[in-house]
Order: sequence, then C-alpha cells, then structure tokens
Amino acid sequence: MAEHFHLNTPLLECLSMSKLVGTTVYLKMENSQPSGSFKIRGIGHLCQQLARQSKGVVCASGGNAGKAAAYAARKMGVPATIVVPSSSPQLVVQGLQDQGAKVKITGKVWDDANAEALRLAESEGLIFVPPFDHPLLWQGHASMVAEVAAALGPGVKPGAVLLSVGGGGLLCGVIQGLKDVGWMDVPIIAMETVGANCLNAAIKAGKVVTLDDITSEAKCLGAKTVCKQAFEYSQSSDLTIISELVTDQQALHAVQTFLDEERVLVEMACGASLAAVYSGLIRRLQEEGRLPTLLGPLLVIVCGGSSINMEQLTSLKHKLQS
Ligand code: PLV
Repeated sequence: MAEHFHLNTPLLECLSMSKLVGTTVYLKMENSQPSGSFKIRGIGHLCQQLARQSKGVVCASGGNAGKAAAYAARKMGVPATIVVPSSSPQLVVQGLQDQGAKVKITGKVWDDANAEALRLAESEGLIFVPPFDHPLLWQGHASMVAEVAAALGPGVKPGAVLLSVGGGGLLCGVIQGLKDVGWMDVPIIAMETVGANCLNAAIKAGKVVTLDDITSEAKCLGAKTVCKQAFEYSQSSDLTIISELVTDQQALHAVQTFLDEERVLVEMACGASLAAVYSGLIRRLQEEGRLPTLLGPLLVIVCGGSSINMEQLTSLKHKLQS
C-alpha cells in the first residue's frame, strides 16, 4: 500500500489573480486531491494511525471530510459510515455512496450530525474520525506547506497565505506546516462567509462561542463552534491571523470567476478564499496597513470541495442572485 493517500498537488502561478493583487499569486491545487479536497491529507493520516484493522470508521461531515474518510477506509478495506446533515445536497450523498460508504442523514447542520456520529462510535465500536479537531489531522494537513516550500525552492517565501476556515482544521494544519518550515512570521488571511463565521465571532467575543445557526450556503464551512486550537492560535502574539468575512454572493461570484478564468469548479467553502482576491479585499488590507504594501507572493490554498456541479451552481445562482 502507498505510504499515504494524498498526492503532491500542483502549485500554479495565476496571472489573472497576480494582476489583481499586484504580486505573484500561487495556487495550491488541493481540489485535485483524491476525494476532491485537502481533507484527505489529515484524514488519510489519522485513519492510517488509528483505524487500521478496526471494525470501521464513522465521520460526521459537511461532505468533504466524509468523502476523504470513505476514500481512506475503502483503501484500507475498512467499512465507513458517514453522517451528514440534511443541508447536504444529494450529490454529496451520492458521492459518498460511490466511495462505498454507508450514509446516514441526521439533523439540520453539521453539529447535529456530529452528535450522532459520536453516538454511533460509542454504541457500535467504530473509530470516530473528526473532520477538523485533532492533532493528527493538523499534522497531515501540514504536508501541503512542506510541498509549497519545496516547490518554491530556497529563498522564496510567501508574503501571505490565504485559506478558508470551517472548524479550523485547515488553519491549524497550515500553521503547523508554517512552523515546520520556519515561516511562522507569514501572515494568514482566514476567510469565512457571513453566516458560517465561527472563528470571526470567537475573535470578536474574545472567547470560543457557538453560533445560533448556519445561515450561509457554504455548508462545508458550517461548524457552529471553531476548534479550541484555532482560537488559541488567533490569540497568539507569535502569529498574524487576519480573520475576514465575505458574503455568500461574493463567494459564489468567486466560484464563477474561477471557473471562467481557471476552468476549475470549486465549492462555496473554497470560493470564500478566492473572493478575498476577486473582491479586492487583499488590496484593502494593504491600504489599511494590515498587510504590507510590498507584499511577497500570495499563496492561495485552493481547498476544493465536491459539493458542487453545474446543477448545484445553477441552483445557488437562483437562490443568491434573485
Ligand atoms: N469541511 C468539513 C466541515 O464541514 C467537512 O466535513 O467536509 N474547504 C472545504 C472544501 C471543506 O470541506 C472544509 C471543511 C473547509 C474548507 C474548512 O476546513 P476546516 O473545517 O478544517 O476549517 C462542516
């Protein structure tokens, strides 16, 4: 069996985005991972460490963590049960079943599904696979930064990293990766959508808070509570984490622009990051002095996501642009 389940993804220079931002933009193409998102890095690693020869794994997911867990389980020959909330589109359920997973639909949002997954782990003796809150996940995700460092070569360092935040696992993993390669001083722009803003709300409150509801269409960013580690990083004076929000309309517009310009379809969770470029947010942060005017290369984590196809895109357009 292969040493790990994830691939070394391409790092692409993006000319159209570079023009907009005024510095070289590099895209880390995590959309091209097996299972369609960066999630396989951490979840593949965690499953290899914890779930070999187990009775099975259970994961609650907005979709992509579940797909990664189902993929890893299939490769390991272990059964997978994935619990998704009713907000997950049919194409997510289908994608999980195609990976050979048993799918259970429970509750309205991810937090409800997670409670059910925890219950199943207990009652059926399954290995619980958390989608964002575990050190093994962060360790797995960190590999993407090591790849970027190797691809850029010695002496080249990003001026900033742009990524999306759901429960904060990607953020924790990237920070781990930045630590590993000695890039702790690189600022991180942490994007969420309005209505799936658990990190931003925690930073404003000065403590971890739980959102009343998820009202954003970026369902894969829809954890009501950010993981403790992500919040603690946001409070650390050794790191620069800039937490910003975009609207669903801006995220959707970014998904469409990215499709037009790069011919790549990603989901809303990823559109939240891309919108920081397309909406002029990066420029604004520079003008406000929160990012340097002379910014080094911008590293965009194209986190990907499978909860999207042309039909889903059209339905989002109708919902959000009417
Ligand atoms: N999605 C999780 C959590 O959902 C899931 O279950 O799939 N980009 C994409 C495409 C994602 O799927 C996710 C997480 C993120 C970004 C954010 O990553 P996180 O949760 O580690 O901050 C509720």
